[in-house]
Amino acid sequence: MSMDRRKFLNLSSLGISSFTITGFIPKTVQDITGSSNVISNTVVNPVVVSTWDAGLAANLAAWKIIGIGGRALDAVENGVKVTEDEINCCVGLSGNPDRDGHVTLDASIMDHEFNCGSVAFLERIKHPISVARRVMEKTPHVMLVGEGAQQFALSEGFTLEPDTLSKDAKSSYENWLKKSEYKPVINIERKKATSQLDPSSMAPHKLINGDWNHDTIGMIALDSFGNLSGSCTTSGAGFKMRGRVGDSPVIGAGLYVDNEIGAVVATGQGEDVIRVAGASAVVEQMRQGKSPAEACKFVVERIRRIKKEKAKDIQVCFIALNKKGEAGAYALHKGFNYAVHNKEGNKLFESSSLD
Ligand code: SD4
Repeated sequence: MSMDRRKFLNLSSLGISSFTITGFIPKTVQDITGSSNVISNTVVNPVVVSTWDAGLAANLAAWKIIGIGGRALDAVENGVKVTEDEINCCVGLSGNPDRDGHVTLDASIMDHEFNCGSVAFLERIKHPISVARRVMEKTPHVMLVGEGAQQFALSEGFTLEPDTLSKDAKSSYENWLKKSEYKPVINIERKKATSQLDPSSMAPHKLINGDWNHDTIGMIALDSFGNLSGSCTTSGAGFKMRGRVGDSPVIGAGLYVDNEIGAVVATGQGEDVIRVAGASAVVEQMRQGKSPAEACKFVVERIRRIKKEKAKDIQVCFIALNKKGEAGAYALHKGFNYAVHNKEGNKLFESSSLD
């Protein structure tokens, strides 16, 4: 760990934010995560944004932290853990397996000081996002993969879960084996038309395959100190080749945070997000003065240009949050939802798209 980062961690554990707004002197409390946090007069209105309908439930957990003055980093970790715990097709250990029948997980996290950590091709660990955070905070590296990532998780006290499939994943896999054809489905995440859903109807037990199905959960947040953080976690593309890694754990592709500008997370076909360094490209567009939605649109259009005809068969979506707390999103195709929680409440929005 570098001296600077050690210094920052020590300061954080004392509850002293490295980012303070002139004249603002924070005091410390224990927040619900048990870690020391800063709470005081709100100087910036906090906001949390996440992907898909599942983002509503995840936002509620994140809001319990940033809504009372906690740090965006804690919020984005704890928010997406809700989705990792749910039974769903595409996040956490209940997700669809690779073509050899094993669930492999990708996750990344990034804070307001360019600290970042990720894991890829991680098996049998329940909360990859928390392992990614440990990579960020406890190792000199940014990314650990496969067996090494699992060994690290175990050394950090994470439990090795059984190598089994959830009931839904097992039946999807058996179905898939009949044809053994790799063919990602656009918007598998959203089987029902939804808009402005009541968050109380989004209880985790309702998030099941064929109902409130969804994909990768990505979350970006701005806390009351004006600091941004982001997280992203997924079981990736169902029935992928063994060893395949998507964009979600690739910093700059699936996730990027520049605290001077904004935070961005991606969902959709990871290969096409990686080839344009998607999240980083959106941040650069915001740096040029575009709004979050315009910046997302610019990069989605670039992907459509690159993919030509093939663009009709893939989905890619970005969500972005700028330093002022303005959120926006853009998708290649219709059907992408995102959830925004601010002091006015937790709401689901349908993203604009190129079609
Ligand atoms: C991946 N981007 O592994 C993830 C999957 C996803 O909607 O978000 N699909 O490529």
